[in-house]
Amino acid sequence: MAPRKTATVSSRKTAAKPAAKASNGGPVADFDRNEELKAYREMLLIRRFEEKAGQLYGMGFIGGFCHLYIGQEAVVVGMQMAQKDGDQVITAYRDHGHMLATGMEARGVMAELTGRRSGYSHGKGGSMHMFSKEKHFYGGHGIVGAQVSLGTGLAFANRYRGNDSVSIAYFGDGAANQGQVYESFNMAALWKLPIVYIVENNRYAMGTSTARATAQSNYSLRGSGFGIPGIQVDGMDVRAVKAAADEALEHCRSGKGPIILEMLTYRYRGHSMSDPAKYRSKDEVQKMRSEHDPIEQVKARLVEKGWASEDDLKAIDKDVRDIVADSADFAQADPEPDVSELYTDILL
Ligand SMILES: Cc1ncc(C[n+]2csc(CCOP(=O)(O)OP(=O)(O)O)c2C)c(N)n1
Ligand SMILES: [Mg+2]
Repeated sequence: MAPRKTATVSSRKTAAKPAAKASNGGPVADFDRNEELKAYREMLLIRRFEEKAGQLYGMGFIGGFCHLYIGQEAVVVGMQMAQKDGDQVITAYRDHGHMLATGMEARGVMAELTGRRSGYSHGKGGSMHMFSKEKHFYGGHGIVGAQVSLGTGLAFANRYRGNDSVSIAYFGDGAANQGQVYESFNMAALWKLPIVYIVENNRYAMGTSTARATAQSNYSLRGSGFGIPGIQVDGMDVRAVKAAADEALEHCRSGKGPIILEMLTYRYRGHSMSDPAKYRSKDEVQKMRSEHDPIEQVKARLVEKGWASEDDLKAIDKDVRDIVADSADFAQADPEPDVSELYTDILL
């Protein structure tokens, strides 16, 4: 991972520093056994779900766009572990992991991917357009960067209503170069809106590396012109994400306004389902998988500390696989929406 750079946060806590550090030198949360097991299970659910979605796509059960989250699981799981009920989540099109992390049902997500009636958007939204008011998940957006402004609107609503919810807006390194991101930063800083801006820096925007596309590749500094603090986080280590999330959410809830978390992460699969992958070497991908995999890191700690045996971990994997297999069976058996539904629930 890239070295942790000094960001503009002035109020970093120094008390109760755990001994362990993330690979970029940042702090990590001191997880107990239950937290490690929870993180393991949640990340595995996303990984297995995405593997199954990839398979179903290959078999022709899923059509249209489909962007897998494999490799980036620690980001949403670490964030979710720090959130309170009521905090809103909004993201772009690489969104299945975010939905599962908020507690949305695997069946409903898979049914939406396959365009079926019981999907979260009744089979009419697909991979990039799912929502759950109950779980405070606001999409699923295909316009790169648009969710940043919408997420800022959610934060404005929290402020207006006087509740203590925080909006969490995820976007990519590519989206971070969009103009509306900075219009949003300006308003969020001006009105001290409770929003955590999360740049999921997975090093590529489609086939373009950050090195080729961006003048300031330390995305945690992107808010400095507006006085928005930022932290660079090892986004492959779920404990580092949780530590940063705790700090960021506290920052927002205490009325200090927006904050940026740059998650240093990596996607293992292609940008979408058709990606010739000529822009990076197989070695680069393999190195990240073997040295920084978020799930393997937790697994190794659980085994090393004697908190789970290989059999315990296999049992978790089986449970997770069962949930995913059930969602796939359900999604394939569920009927497509009726033709009479063609014009319902849409804006004409
Ligand atoms: C406004 C707009 N411009 C271009 C596109 C085409 N497009 C889709 S994804 C993408 C790359 C975005 O990369 P990044 O923000 O890094 O997210 P990642 O795919 O890495 O998660 C582009 C250019 C789009 N969907 N919307
Ligand atoms: Mg990217």
